[in-house]
Amino acid sequence: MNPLTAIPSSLDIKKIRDQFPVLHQRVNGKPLIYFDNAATNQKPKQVINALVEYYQGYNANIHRGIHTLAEQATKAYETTRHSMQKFVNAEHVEEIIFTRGVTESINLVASSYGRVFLKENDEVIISGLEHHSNIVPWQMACEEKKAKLKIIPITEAGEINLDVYQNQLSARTKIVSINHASNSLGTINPIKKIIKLAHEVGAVVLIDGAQAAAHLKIDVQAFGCDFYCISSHKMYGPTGAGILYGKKELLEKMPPYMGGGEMIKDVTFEKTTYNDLPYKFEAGTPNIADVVALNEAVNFINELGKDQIAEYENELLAYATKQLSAIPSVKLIGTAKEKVAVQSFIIEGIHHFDMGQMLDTRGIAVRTGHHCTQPLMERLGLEGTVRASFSVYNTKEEIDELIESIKRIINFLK
Ligand code: C6P
Repeated sequence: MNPLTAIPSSLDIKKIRDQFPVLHQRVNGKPLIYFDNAATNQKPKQVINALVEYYQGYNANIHRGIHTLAEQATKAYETTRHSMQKFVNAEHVEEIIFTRGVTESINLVASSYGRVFLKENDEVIISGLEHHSNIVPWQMACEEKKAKLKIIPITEAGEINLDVYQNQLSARTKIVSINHASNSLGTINPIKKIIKLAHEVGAVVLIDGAQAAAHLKIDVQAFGCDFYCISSHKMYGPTGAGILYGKKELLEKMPPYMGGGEMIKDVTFEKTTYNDLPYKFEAGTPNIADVVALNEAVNFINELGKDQIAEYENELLAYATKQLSAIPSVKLIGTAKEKVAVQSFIIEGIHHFDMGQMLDTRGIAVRTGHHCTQPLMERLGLEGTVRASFSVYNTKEEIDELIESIKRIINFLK
């Protein structure tokens, strides 16, 4: 039994919290309670130290230099590529492309794959649960190619309607792009089924793994997806880094996304030949330090174990959901059966911004608003929600504090 949480768990939460310096501070005079983990989660010391060690010890540009520091930096950068290959269980290391995160990864595919393989009257399917980063790039590609964007509707609980999806699929469907887990509602989508159905009509599938990477096991070979996108900063790593996993045979057929730097083999004024994978998609000096430190985020997750993390976060979610639903004026938004540790809610008569601001005065960080999912909010008839999202370093005591604060704010504003 863990003394801090009173939750049966193989994880020592106090020891885990000790690894996160940012958690040990007061905000507005109160101990910080950080429940904005779906926006970005906090960084353990080993990630922060990796950044400092890189800049203090072996900062150099990679791949081009032959001096010692350049070789050290290159080795560290490529080590993360191998770690990320294992993290998502990709068959080949060159299937891991470093990007700035999920938004850039989706834009890369929409623009590069879309440019070549989308034709007039083709169809791209996304769901009603998507983040703007998995909507706008497809709108842009469809507009350019005169293709059609179709949306899978969702249920009141926030689940994808698979029957409608099945009917939407046809020989015209070229791309299906869906999140693994929803940032606003926490819904875990049945991606294996979605991928299988898309492949039956010959479409390729991109999975936006932004909200899955820190919580769910990722096995791109078992999923069968064609592309999978991850942001480092949502899995305890630094901001400004992430990956695109792509099946080798597809990446090989795709044109480069940006030109210059590492992506060339040979340049003359008449013609450029492009580099091999993965470098074909990594133009310019990449975000070396943050990619190097991402390796430590992978180590952190592996040391704790994804199953243990998920088990503990599920306990927190169940605890929070039960308590929130017991407050009469609170309405839970997003009640899918399978969820990551995200709970959105609204409070009768209180605007979500006001609730967020008042919670902040009590040191509690939540996100409020549309969470970059405006079409989803419109579908639910909402302007926005309050969203509490939990991580492995959160505790039941923190949830108690959230609940107590919400009750007091409701009473105060009545
Ligand atoms: N969601 C949230 O508070 P970037 O910014 O590129 O790392 O990730 C974009 C993105 C794409 N898809 C999903 C499902 C996401 O949740 C996000 C980021 C944050 O919910 C910031 S809006």
